[in-house]
Amino acid sequence: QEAHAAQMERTFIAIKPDGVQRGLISEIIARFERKGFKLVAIKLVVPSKAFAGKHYHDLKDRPFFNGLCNFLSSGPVLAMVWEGEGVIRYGRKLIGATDPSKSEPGTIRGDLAIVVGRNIIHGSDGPETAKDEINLWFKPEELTNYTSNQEKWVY
Ligand code: 3AN
Repeated sequence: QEAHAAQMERTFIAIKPDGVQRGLISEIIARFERKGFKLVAIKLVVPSKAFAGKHYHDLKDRPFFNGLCNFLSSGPVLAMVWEGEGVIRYGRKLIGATDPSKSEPGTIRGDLAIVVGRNIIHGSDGPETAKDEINLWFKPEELTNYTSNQEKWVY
């Protein structure tokens, strides 16, 4: 590995309390893993309501903001960082449209959820939010740096 190889793109993905309670963790992780993306951080946490508010700060003027923060802080959330070429955009594609009634079959929300208030998963929507969300949910020392054996076959 080169000494100063540019870091690959990273995104923040979270399985929300509904996804955790419904036993969908392995199902969701499998979809990112088999695509070829690399898991670089993972932890199960119950966020406080204030923390949920920070995560969703962009939505603070929306009517559903309070309910959304209550929901996110209602139980364990599986917070993850995934790495790979194009992982931010493609992660959103794997997840599917925000409203599961409009998500395509084959996507996580299309296959596994029905209503927007219980859409089981979050994924960063761009490079800036990815950076902010990774920094909000993880300490630098929680982010691993390793070469997986897969990489030379994926790229
Ligand atoms: P996405 O999660 O696809 O990036 P955003 O950022 O527009 O979508 O919305 C964030 C979260 O807010 C959604 N995942 C969903 O849980 C919730 N949300 C969005 N729109 C609504 C709505 N109309 N009613 C209730 N919750 C909503």
